[in-house]
Amino acid sequence: MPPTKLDALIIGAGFAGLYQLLCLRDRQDLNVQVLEAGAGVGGTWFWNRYPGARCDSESHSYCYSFSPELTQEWQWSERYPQQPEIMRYLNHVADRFDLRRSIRFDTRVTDAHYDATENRWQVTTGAGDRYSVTYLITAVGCLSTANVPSITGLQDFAGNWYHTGEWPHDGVDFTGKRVGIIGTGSTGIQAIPVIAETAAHLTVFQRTANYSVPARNVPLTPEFQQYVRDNAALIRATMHSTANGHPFVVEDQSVFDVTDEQRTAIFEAAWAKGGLQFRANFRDITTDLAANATAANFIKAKIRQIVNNPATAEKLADIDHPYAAKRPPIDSDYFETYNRDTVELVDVRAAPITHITPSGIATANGEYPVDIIVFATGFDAMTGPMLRIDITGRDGLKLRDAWEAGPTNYLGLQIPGFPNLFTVTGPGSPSVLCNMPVAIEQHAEWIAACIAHMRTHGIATTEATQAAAIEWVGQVNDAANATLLPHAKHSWYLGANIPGKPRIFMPYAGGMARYREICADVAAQGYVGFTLAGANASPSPSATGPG
Ligand code: NA7
Repeated sequence: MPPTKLDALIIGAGFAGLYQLLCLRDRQDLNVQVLEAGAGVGGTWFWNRYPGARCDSESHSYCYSFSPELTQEWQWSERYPQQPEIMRYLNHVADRFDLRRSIRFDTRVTDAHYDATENRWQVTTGAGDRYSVTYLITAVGCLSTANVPSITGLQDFAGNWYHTGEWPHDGVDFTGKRVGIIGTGSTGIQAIPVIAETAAHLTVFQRTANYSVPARNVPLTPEFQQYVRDNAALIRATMHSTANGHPFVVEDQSVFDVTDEQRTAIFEAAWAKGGLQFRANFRDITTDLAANATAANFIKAKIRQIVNNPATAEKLADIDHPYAAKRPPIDSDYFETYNRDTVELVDVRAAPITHITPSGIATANGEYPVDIIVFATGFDAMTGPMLRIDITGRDGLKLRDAWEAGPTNYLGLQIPGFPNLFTVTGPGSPSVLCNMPVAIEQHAEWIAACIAHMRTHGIATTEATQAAAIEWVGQVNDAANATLLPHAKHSWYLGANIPGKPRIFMPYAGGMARYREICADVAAQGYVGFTLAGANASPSPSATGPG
């Protein structure tokens, strides 16, 4: 059978793939197909069904904003959306915009290679189906490749084990079970209080202690829901103007502009209010170590106040990195959960996990018997989802070779040597440092505009130049180094959670608003930094790099 010919193929039907489809199919009338490994839409949210799974962005901001009608008709029920509500939303979007007819589910892309003679991407699926496409767009998410650490003995464990990012769709019953959970990142911090409600005993294996601020989740009042409808344009404008794409603005004051008493009062109010905006009360919390220490010490004092057992409190408060240098979690009763008699904290930094036995988890200090193991151990973030597809560009260049020393690309959008391949929220873009739907909409629209430009001007290929990519990687490093983010040595932003992964700070930390301007300028200057080639392509200024 000859391959199916398409204008564009999109990999993934999460937030990114759905909107990219709409941009290309409905606004440009292209022949587009989405291939999705899952049995339904949702991407990351399709797989992350673990107990307590909830978004840390506030619901009225964790959604698309491109359609005023959609914003008006959809009503969120809680301050932070739970996974099932996000799934309902994305299914609603898929139906409302008639997207399903262009999506093939249960279809994993295994292989994509660029055929220079045809100037097309040849794509193969796990079932052996083939596609030949002009534009290939990865919308594979940043956190979709589960990381199950290689621990000796796991295969002989007699109980069941699960990774939070590949959670069974019919759930897991913890009633009466002894459960071990490894990992205290955002996911572990959400799951631990919920699992503790039914488990007979819960042992938490903590390698790196973590900050967390109360989420203060509540049902949304009719007044707030009306406020969101009445102020949709203003909320959107605010999200587009802020560094993190959230609807809150960072206060333009230093931690040291106020007295100790005033600062404590501000932190107390922020703690009472809850949420990610805890860090937004002062402009220097994320950039200045001394300023950061005031927030860090406040949270550590809260941990010691909340947790009754002083030894447990000390382990939880013994945090080795500045606040928000790793992704700052928010929680519902996380630290309070350690006051349950049935919950135990094990410090596996002090006494590492050595192996798994048929009946438990063994550390240097002895064995902890468990019936179920939950791996809340994160993801091979950002590059993992791309690298698990066998992608080959121009002249046989494999993506895994091009990225051997870390991801090199231009604006997180395109990789030199891989013409007409576009990467939604690729490494090098703000992505995970931003409220994701905001970053996704900007990328999908930029990619769609680039493709429209190509078609209008008869341009056959768009490809990032090596010079532009190298220069951009430098800018990504500079942006990170202007913050405290690199101070967290064990962060997945750096790839440090995956043994052998190159340690490169991956997301662009210069802020979403600035990044949006950079991308717009690049396009306005005729896609400077990209080589545009083809019959009618005007000479590209890109050959000289981004300038
Ligand atoms: P994270 O943030 O990567 O957290 C993973 C946790 O698992 C973290 O505490 C890790 O400790 C721990 N971990 C990983 N491997 C091991 C091994 N081998 N032994 C012990 N502990 C281990 O993933 P999440 O799923 O919580 O969150 C990912 C993102 O999803 C989050 O940031 C939000 O953006 C949404 P470590 O810190 O590496 O020492």
